[in-house]
Parts: sequence; C-alpha cells; structure tokens
Amino acid sequence: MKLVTCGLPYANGKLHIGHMRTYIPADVYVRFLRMMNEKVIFICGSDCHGTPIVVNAEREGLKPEELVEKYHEHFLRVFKELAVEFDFFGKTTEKYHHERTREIVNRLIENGYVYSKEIELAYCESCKRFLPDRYVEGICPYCKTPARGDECDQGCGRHLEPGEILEPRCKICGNRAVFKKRTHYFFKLTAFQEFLKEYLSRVSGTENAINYAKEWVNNLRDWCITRDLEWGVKFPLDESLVLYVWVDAPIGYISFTEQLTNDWKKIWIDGEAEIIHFIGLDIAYHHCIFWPSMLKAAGYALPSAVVASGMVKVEGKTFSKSRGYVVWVEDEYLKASLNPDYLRYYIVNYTSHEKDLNFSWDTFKEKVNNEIIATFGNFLFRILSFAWKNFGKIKMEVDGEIMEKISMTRERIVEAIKKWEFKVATDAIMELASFGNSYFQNSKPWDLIKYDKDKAMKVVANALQLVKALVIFSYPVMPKSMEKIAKSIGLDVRTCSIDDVMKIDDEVVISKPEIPFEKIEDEEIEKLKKSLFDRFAEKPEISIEEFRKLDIRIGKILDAKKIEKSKKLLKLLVDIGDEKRQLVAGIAENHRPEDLIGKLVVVIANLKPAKIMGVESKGMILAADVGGKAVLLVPEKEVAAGTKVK
Ligand code: B3M
Ligand code: ZN
Repeated sequence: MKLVTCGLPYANGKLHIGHMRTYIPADVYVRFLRMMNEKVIFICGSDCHGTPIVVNAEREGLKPEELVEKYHEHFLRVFKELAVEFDFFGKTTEKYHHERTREIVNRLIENGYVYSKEIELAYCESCKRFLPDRYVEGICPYCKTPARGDECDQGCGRHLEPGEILEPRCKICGNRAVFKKRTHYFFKLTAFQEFLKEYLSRVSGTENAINYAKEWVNNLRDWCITRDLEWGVKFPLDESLVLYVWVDAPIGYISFTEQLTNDWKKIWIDGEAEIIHFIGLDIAYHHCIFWPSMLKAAGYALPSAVVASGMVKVEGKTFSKSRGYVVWVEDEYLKASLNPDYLRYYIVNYTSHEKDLNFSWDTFKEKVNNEIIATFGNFLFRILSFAWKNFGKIKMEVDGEIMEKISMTRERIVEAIKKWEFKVATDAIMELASFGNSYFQNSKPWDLIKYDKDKAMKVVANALQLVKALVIFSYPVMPKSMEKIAKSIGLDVRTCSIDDVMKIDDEVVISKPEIPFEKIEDEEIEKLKKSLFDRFAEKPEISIEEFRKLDIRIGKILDAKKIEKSKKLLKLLVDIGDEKRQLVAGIAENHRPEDLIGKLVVVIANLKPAKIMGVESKGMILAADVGGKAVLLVPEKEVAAGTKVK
C-alpha cells in the first residue's frame, strides 16, 4: 500500500500556478499508480494555523475562521475543476486534528525531547504584543536580505528561529520592535543528528530535496515549537501558548489519514505502507529535518520518499505574488475557459519535476496547439473518424510490430513514473502518437479501401489499438478529455489497468467521435498575456533628485465638461495657485462633471503639454487605478489651491 500526500496549502489565499506544480504531478502519479494496480491513498487538506492565517485575516478584515473557510471552499472548487482528486481533503482546525497533534506532542514531552528556555523575542511596544513569525520583518542574519520572522523567503531560504532576525519591525504598525524575555519550549532537534544522517542516506525521493537536507544536518539547532498566539493548537504544558504551525501542519497527514481509514495505524505506526510526500522545494527543510525527527521521537513510522518539485517562474521572472509574477488558477486560467487538461499536461511535460518550470502563455499555446492538438488529438480524431465513417465495426487483428511498440512504450512509462519522471513518461506518449500518425499516413488506408477493404480494415485495427493504448496511457494526465474519447471506442478508461493496452478485443464498435480538443486562439492568449504584463510592477529605481523634478500641487477643480465623442475623457479647468490650467482626465466613466466642481485634487503641474482628442492638456491629475476605474487622490483636509505636495 502507498500513501501519497501533498503539502497542505495555507488557507490564506487563492491557488496559483506555483501550487499546481505540486498538486497536479501528485495527482498524475496517483492515477498512474492505480493503473499499475497499486492500492493508493491520496491525502491533503487546508493548513489553517499560524501567522500566515492571522496576518492575512487581519488584512482582509475577517476572523481567522472565516478566512480559512473562504479559502478551504476555494480549494475544493479548484481541485475539482482540475481533476485533482484527493481521497480526503481535511482541515487543521478540526477537533480530530488538534487531538492527534496534542497526543503526538505529549509523546515528545514524555520521551524527554522537549525543554523550556527563556529567550529574547521581538516585541512591539505600540501594538503591545510579541511578534511571532510573519508579524515581524527584518534582515536575515545569514545572507542579510530582507526576511520574515521564521523564514528568509527572498534570500537564502533558511528557516529562522524566533529571536534570530536582525532589525525587526512590526509588520502591522511598521515600528521598530524591541527584544523582550519570554519562556518558550524547544524540541531537542540536535539529538537527532545521527538518526537524520542515517535516515537521509536511505530515504528515497528527488535529489534536490535530499541533497540539501544532507547539508543542513551538519548545522542543526534545537527547534522552538511554541508561539505567542491565540490561533492554533494549544501547547499541552502551557495553554497560553500555541504550537508553531510547522509542528501541527504535517501532523495533518496523519490526522487526515485517520479520518479516512481504519488502516491508519498500519500506515503511521506499524510502517506497513510507503509514505510519499509531494512538496515544493521551499519546504524541504521542514519535511526532511523537522518532520522525520518528530515522527521518530514520537514513535511513528517514517516517510519513504520526499518528492520535491522545482520552483515556478512566470514569463521568465521569479515567481512573486506581490510583484504580480503569478497566474491565478481560478480567476485567470479557469475563467478563460481553458481546458484543465492542458494545464495538467503543460506542468508535467514542460521539464523534469525537479527543475524550475517557466510558465509562459506563448509556450503554453505552442505546446497545446502543436503537441496535444496537432500530434496527439489529431491522430485520435483522424483514426476514429475514418473508422466510424468507413466501417463502424472493426475486426481487431493487430500486428506484432504494433504490439511491440505499445509494450515498449508501456515499459518506458512505468519505469519513468516509478522515478517521478513525468516528462519522460509523457514524451513517450507523444512519441507513440507521432508513430501512429506516420504509420497511418504511410499505409494510406483511404487508397486501400477502394480496392482491398480487408487490408484497409487491418490498418484501421492497428491504428485503433494505438488509439486505445494512447487513451489509457494519457488518462492520468488528461483524465477528463480521455474519458470522453474512450467512450467512442466503448471503453471505460477510469477502470482500466495499464496492462489493458496489451489486450486485443475481438472487435471494436465505434460511435461518432467528437473533436477531442479545442485549439487555443491567439486572441485569447493575447488577453491573458496583457492582464499578466499589466501587473508586472517593474519600474526603475529613482533618486530623490529625480523625484524632486516633479511639480506636484493641490488643485481645485473650477469647471468640468465632457469631451465630445469620448466616453472616458473630461476637460477640466483647475486652479493650481498661480494660474488656471486646462487639462484632460480619463475619469468620465465613473465621475459626473457637476460632482467634480469645487473638489481638491492632486496635480502634476510640469507634465509636458499634449493634445488629447484635439484638446490641449497641461498637466495630469492623480488617481488610483482600481480595475481600470479612476479613484481620485484627495488631500486629507481642506488646503489652499497651489499647495505643494512632496
Ligand atoms: N502550508 C507551506 C506552504 O503552503 C505550508 C505547507 C505545510 S505542509 C505540512 O508552502
Ligand atoms: Zn537568508
């Protein structure tokens, strides 16, 4: 038996392309394993605790439980759309999870691996609270880049212990934090160095994660496992503290298994199953260092493999939500009605699982149109249409050579999947489709049929066996599309084993085939590209001298008129102190001219004059761009027209 898990997404934001790099390959893997007749359990859930949740809840003006519920629902919806089918998708806020977590922590305590110590922690005097993890920002003591309280997220990627960050500032009010003493609890991680060395020498998985971990083992420090927060799993020895989110989150793998099956003890205590964790490379430390040590200390079974996906880039830029280098799965990809199977294929086929993946809309379009549609889909549709039009029912006599080709492809796929080489497996599928295309092309059944119908039928039978094999092989990658196509050859692909590709039916009855895939239009891609590039906030740094070149002033709108033939533009007359200026502003869509008169606005007075739709404009007024609608910037209180802004 195998248990496959995916890193639990924090229930504090929407799913993006970076997430999918873990969940899609894991789902593909599970579907392949099942086709290879393995018994598999597939587990994931929402990570609901820690400062990632409470900080975002504060920002969105929601209670933590409301935020968690909102994104948990979002996860369920999006995973369903993308055919990522977990057997159980839990939530770490549930009672069962708190109970399992406390049970495990109690074992750590009983077994002598937890001790208390007074440490100096970042404290905000104006907010009057300690600043755990994401409540504090400062400088990484190792690589000196700006970092969060518990991780150097933009620099060296290290996990940071409480109190380590330099120049701490409160994330909420921005004030410099002070250091204050407080008793916290530590897990004796350093006692596990020898164990980890041995464990890491035998654990399987992708080299990226394991190799890093082998280096980290030489620099272990004891691990602070408690935090000053209310939201989380209460620490059994001191209920004024909660456990650090990285203590309880991985325990979700256990508590969720427990909810799904009575076999959970066989898996997590007796070690009768292979436990395989799919994660992003950025959380390898937690999965290769903290987690196995904790399991070992509590007397639980150890994972057999850690499979880490490389990181994601967007149009060649390092992934970053704040800079806009991100693709949102629901609001962008799914909203554009793109076939979810395209994304599944792109992610597993773009590059090897361990390497960085670049998401680019142009490459996406090319891969879909050239590979999925021109090579693969075209073959399937061509064969099925020809068979349906000319025969309807085909007697299946298949050449040994064709079966040999299918058998070799199956072996390549099985070998690749066992090693998490999804690209190798999907390349083998595409190669088989190309082979099918040339076989059909060279055999010319459309000529044969005119004088030798039997021979033509033999060609079709060979091609149909290839179609069946292709449908089965690609079902784990493109499940929804393959289910549809399989129906036209009377196959229920959901219940197929990979060995069924070697079975030859006596005859196959074809029903009218549907076009399996829709081509991606340039226009659609241009739209998606535009919305992405518009977000890219890449502006050059400027000096204060350059900024001072701007003549920014408060202006008072004296008059406003519509500009004929324009829906967007208004002609304004603005008092800027020493003169009255005419300028044109693109604010007509959501402002009536009469409402603007007398309003104070912010004006750039020394902008080079220009003619807009034939009207002279000398200056510009400032507004926030809210989804294309202008929201005017106004002074906090009444000031005289002409007042300088700096
Ligand atoms: N929620 C971090 C992340 O989303 C964390 C994973 C937990 S896995 C136990 O990257
Ligand atoms: Zn660093």
